[in-house]
Amino acid sequence: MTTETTDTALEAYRQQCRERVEQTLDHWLPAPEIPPERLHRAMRYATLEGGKRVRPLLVYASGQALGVAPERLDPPAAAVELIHAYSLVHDDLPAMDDDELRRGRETCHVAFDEATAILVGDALQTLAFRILSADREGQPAAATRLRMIQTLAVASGSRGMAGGQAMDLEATGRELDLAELENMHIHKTGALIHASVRLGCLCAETADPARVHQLEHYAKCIGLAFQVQDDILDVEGDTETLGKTQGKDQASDKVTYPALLGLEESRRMARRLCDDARDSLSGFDHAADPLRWLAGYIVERRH
Ligand code: GRG
Repeated sequence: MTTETTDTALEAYRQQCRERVEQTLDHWLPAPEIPPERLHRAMRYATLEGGKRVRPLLVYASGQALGVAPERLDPPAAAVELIHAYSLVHDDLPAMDDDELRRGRETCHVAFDEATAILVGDALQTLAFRILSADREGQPAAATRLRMIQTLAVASGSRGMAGGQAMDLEATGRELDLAELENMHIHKTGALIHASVRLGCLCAETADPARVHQLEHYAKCIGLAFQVQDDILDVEGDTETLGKTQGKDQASDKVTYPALLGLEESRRMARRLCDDARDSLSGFDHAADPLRWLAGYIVERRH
């Protein structure tokens, strides 16, 4: 398969997944004219426009690798994106990263106000669990949905993403070694990426545990690769392409992979993690191709 074909196929797959998750989000997010209108408008503003939808894509691609139908993957894909959107809204608040640009436009608290942005995060988070708990035809059994709720709750809570954010705040202005930096990112960014793959696997219900184990390893590698590339882009990207403020890490005195390892070694690390992720899929057939493409996309992306 040529690179061009691979890129075209990935683009078509990404587009399909994007449409599926955006339709699901649009369905579940309350309409802007339903009171309280301002909160509902802000929830839709923070969720529906822009975003690469990497986490939903991982849910769909992991599920597909195990033969799960896309309809079954819509609820977890939407749920994980809602948790991600909430985390970005709260991360941009003045009390945290204090940023004014996200996904190429004003952050939620700038477009609306701080109190609304806090409520947006709260409401997006609870909506994620409401979607996972919904009893709909064709969806996994109640016991599986309970495991999915638990998976997402652990990944986004104090032992996962929120804990990683706390570690990040504590680390600002302090020296971190490579192991500490990795531990922070495994929680802050990796946990939700890992959960996306797990949710896809859970939808398979009767999946072979050995296969799930291989996908777990894949998730671990790309979770870290995603963060290494994010740090690289903060150094060599530009604000317009990134859709968020470039150089923010350096300006706020954050420890990053390029700061600890240098740019070249950081690029090598991202590439190694991508290769390792792809190697863990060696026992899978073409159904796992989107996961293979995604590993490459994560370390080659420019935004
Ligand atoms: C506030 C509880 C709480 C957690 C915040 C994820 C996070 C934790 C903060 C975001 C800060 C940040 C820039 C982290 C680096 C990696 C990352 C999550 C980037 C943003 O994700 P993308 O690139 O964003 O997938 P899009 O906009 O494409 O969805």
